Amino acid sequence: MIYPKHASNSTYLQKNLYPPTTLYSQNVIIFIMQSPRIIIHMDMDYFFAQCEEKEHPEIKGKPVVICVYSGRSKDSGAVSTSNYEARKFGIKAGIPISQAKKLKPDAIFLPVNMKLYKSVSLEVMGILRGYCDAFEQKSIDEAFCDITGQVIDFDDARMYGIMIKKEILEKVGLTCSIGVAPSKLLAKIASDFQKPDGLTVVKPGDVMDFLAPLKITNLVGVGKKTEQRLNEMNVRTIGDMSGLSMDVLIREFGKAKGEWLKQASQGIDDSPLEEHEGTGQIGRIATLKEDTDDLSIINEVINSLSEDIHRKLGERKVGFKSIAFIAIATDFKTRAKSHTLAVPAKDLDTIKSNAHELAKEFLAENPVILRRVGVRVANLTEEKGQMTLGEF
Ligand code: DGT
Ligand code: CA
Ligand code: CA
Repeated sequence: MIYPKHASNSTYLQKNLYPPTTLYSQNVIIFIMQSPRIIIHMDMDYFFAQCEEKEHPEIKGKPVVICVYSGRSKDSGAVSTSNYEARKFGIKAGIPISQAKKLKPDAIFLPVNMKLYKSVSLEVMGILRGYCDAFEQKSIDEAFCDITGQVIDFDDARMYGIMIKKEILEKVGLTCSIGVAPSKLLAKIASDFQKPDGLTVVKPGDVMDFLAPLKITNLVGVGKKTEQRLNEMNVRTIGDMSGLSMDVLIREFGKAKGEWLKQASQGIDDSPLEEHEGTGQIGRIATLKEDTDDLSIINEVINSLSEDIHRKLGERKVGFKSIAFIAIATDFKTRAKSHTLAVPAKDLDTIKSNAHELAKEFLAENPVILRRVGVRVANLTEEKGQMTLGEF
């Protein structure tokens, strides 16, 4: 694996070009080759239910059903998700709670606890973000990650995927499934290919072998109506569809969709990652070994988070003007206390000392027991030509 990270690939991605591998030697840039992008898609396994299992270890191994109660009557409402034990009994997202209770009356039925899932999501996404050149969160439990600049090839990318899964398991205690492929379209299908706790790598040369036997509904964008029409045309698998000509597909579905279907059936997808947030801030969150309000334990975790942030600032060549201490208490409420510096900084000591001070002030003002803590720097500034506190 290549450390530290190289320059961002976002300009290439915006232009839908593959980022070339480059060598910098004084003022000369040598383009070596056009390499395929390497994209990861990560999807947490049975996310809400797994968060509950982690929270209440005694329910692990039993069927667990997460419910959205409508409040109209005792059991009215729908199942939001369920763990794999409950799925064996036919209990899945979307079915009425009353039906789930008939299928497995002694399953564990729990109401949605969104605060918990959001705080876990924050922690998982923070870890994943640290591994990639570009990052796009798609939902509370899934994200794309461009790792082209981080690895040498797809074999290396597999090791990288294992590392990410390991860190999420060790730090958050949850499993996820990861797909590695040359595009978002394929990475998403790959992450779903071996669930739960899966890791599927689709190398550029294996794309058609991987796609051909899959049902057309595996392509995000092929909904019920499109599926029905394609079935009428005797098309069931992606391989079947790739055998149709572009003309036939355009005649049936119109120009834009027809062209997309043809390309998707061949695994062609140049869509770039879209970073929604996070460019203006860098944050890290970790779970404490035990719930505590002991500053010395909290400060130790702050130190390791500060080191991660410091490394990231160096890679991105930016400084920061504001810093926050993030506290997630045993009630799962996320609170933050922040401070703005007089002069931008980038050095480790400033991060640590400010975060320690903020944590101390926070605990003096909030008598709560913490279970996760974080550090976040924001108001990022370009380093160029700027004196920082650390350089004085
Ligand atoms: P998986 O990925 O198949 O192992 O299982 P999940 O539960 O992670 O399913 P996923 O990735 O589709 O959804 C992530 C979370 O979003 C899930 O734990 C619950 C929630 N969710 C999914 N579908 C629905 C839905 O139709 N309604 C509501 N309220 N929540 C949903
Ligand atoms: Ca999921
Ligand atoms: Ca998902």
